[in-house]
Amino acid sequence: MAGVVDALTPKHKGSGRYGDAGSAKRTALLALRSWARVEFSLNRIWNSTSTRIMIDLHYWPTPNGKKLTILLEECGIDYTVIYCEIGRGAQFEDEFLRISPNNRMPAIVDHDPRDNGKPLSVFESGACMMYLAEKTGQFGGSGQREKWEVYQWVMWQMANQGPKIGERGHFARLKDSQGDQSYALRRFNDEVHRLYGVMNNRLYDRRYLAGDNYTIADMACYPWSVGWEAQGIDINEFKYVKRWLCELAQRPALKRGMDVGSEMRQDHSQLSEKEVSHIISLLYNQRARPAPEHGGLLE
Ligand SMILES: N[C@@H](CCC(=O)N[C@@H](CS)C(=O)NCC(=O)O)C(=O)O
Repeated sequence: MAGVVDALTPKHKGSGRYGDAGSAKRTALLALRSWARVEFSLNRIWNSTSTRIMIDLHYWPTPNGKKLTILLEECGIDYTVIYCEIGRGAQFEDEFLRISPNNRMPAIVDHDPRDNGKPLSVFESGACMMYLAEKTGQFGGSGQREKWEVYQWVMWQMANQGPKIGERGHFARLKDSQGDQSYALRRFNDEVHRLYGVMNNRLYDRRYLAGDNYTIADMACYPWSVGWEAQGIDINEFKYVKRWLCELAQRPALKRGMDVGSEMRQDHSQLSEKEVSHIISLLYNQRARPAPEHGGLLE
């Protein structure tokens, strides 16, 4: 149910994505893809009674982004993908920072919030998932006990699995360009291994992370767990996780969610040294953005 559409939301008119145009090759690729987008958006306008798709998803095809495309596909609700190309600094644009002040994607904007008020934005993938689960009444657990099982495992993912695997990847990618990384690598390799163990013990006697039902907890963990090989993990060591991964991989909506935007991903090995160092300068060693000098609650 994904539409890469900008015609419906005037503020995104033009490209439907943040970031500059990129290389000629990429621009040509995007032009080709725009056929599909235009066709999709016209169909959408002609076929719908309302001219607004309810959920905008600010997205780039990474594991954190895919949590939400999986959920939106599973819920079967319409959403508009607005590409936030993090390798080109789209996450630092003012328009995006108003939605997601932590300069990270994903984030959502609900144009039809329950209180009928102005559009409501949510950042942090876990919070977005909880919001959508509550809005749709799906995949968030039912009853107090199941709901809190779900929330605990979503929080576990957000505070542990995502950050630790992310840091492991960061130090592994450095290789020896910044000096000896062996301690950092050992630290995060061990943590990642430990976390697979946590999931394995959990899934030993439960079909899904929160119990008998497939929920946002599984959708949050799946896109991170599916990359076990690149994370230096032998999945055969974690056979209950393997069983869970194999079962989830059969779900058509999950597959669709995992595929959203796959054509946008860049093969970094094809980039020039200059392009790679530009990406590194954007993503590594970020420091605080200055707040306005005057006003606020000080005066
Ligand atoms: N805890 C955040 C993490 C999001 C996150 O780290 N997003 C990355 C891509 S996976 C990002 O936007 N990075 C941009 C940057 O590092 O400037 C969430 O789960 O939403």
